[in-house]
Amino acid sequence: MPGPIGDSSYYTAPFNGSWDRVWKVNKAEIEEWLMNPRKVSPPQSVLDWPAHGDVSFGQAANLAPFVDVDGDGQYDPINDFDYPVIKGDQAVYFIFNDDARIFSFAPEEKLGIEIHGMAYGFDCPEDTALNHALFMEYTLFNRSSEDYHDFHIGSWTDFDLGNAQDDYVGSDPLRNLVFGYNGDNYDQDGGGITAYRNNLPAQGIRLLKGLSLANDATDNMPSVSFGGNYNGFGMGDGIVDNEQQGMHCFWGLGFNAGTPGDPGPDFLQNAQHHYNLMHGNWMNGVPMTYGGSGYDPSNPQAIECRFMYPDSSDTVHMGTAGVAAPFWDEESAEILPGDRRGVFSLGPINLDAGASNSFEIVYVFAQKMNDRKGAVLKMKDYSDHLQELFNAGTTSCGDFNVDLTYLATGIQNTDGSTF
Ligand SMILES: [Ca+2]
Ligand SMILES: [Ca+2]
Ligand SMILES: [Ca+2]
Ligand SMILES: [Ca+2]
Repeated sequence: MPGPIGDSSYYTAPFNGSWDRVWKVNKAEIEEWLMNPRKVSPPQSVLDWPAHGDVSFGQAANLAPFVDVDGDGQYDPINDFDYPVIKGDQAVYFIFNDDARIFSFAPEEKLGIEIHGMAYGFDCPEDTALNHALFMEYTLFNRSSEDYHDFHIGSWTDFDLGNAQDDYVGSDPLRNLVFGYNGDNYDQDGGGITAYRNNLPAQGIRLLKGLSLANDATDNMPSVSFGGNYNGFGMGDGIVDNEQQGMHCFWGLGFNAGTPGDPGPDFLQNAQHHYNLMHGNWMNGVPMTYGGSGYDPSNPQAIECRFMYPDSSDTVHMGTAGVAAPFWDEESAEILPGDRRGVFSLGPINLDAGASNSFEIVYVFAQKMNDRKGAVLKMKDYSDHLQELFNAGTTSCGDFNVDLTYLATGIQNTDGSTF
């Protein structure tokens, strides 16, 4: 449900409705206002920014981040010229939680997690990869009184590239990248839509920043064992406790494919089903295995794996805990193209009561004429470029973190003093 966690008596339809929205903020609008704040009114998006919860409703005092120009702890754009902390040229903020909703399948399974999301992008025609990229930052808050261990979070993606009936999915574990692409070399119109036709698409989702590992006064080393985070960030770099996890697993499947562990059209009926998928198992708890459709419980020789359809990208066999495994994609497995869903997951981490953690992904897109696999390679290159920009914190069209302190520090009070 939308909104922050609070006292359940406030989880009413009108209350939830007031949070059933997003907050869209443009960097240029903030700049225009802060350059002349005595004459220009704050943009409505800045006035509306959900900086604070209502503590009398049991909500957290601080929600969406802001620059507190006068340092008084209160978001006041009109008098203090406080302004939202955003990224990129345009950011869209939203808040949702798993507490306000009673899950019909498992009412006891609420975790009390509040999630703050920021989608953002850059207006940058000179950089094709960046101009078409959508960045997503998610911050998780454990508002419950429970300490959680082996916590996973996953993202469900229904790729539907143009014509949704002829797609494939794949993964590149070392890049922290999962993707959809066309399963044949022509994306024909259908279902009332104009498809990509010869200009074949590849849609990727790359983890740019993983969940932070708990501090242990150790520069944790990468390892290809399950849970070893060979694809993590900051592993073995000489810096203590900057480590973040890489992607944990990728599960991809055709809708209604008929595999016994396949969620099918009535997918994911209880909390255990969700957890199984995010842990690297099928819905029924059978471990994902390497090759074929990834489901082979009758074969005792089957190699347990975490990432489906990595083709030959997993050069260190991280997805099979170091066990050498051959090329594997949907085509080599002789699976017909079709409608595809995918889940990538993060974790496991400990998420203690009151703690938070965050991760960041980018949706990256590329096309190539008459060459569906070429589109995948191009998309992978784009994703490398975006990771480099993200790591550097800057692009040819501005920084990731919008820093307007040079404007705000020049703001004067009516008595002539500056904040
Ligand atoms: Ca303030
Ligand atoms: Ca397609
Ligand atoms: Ca480190
Ligand atoms: Ca560490």
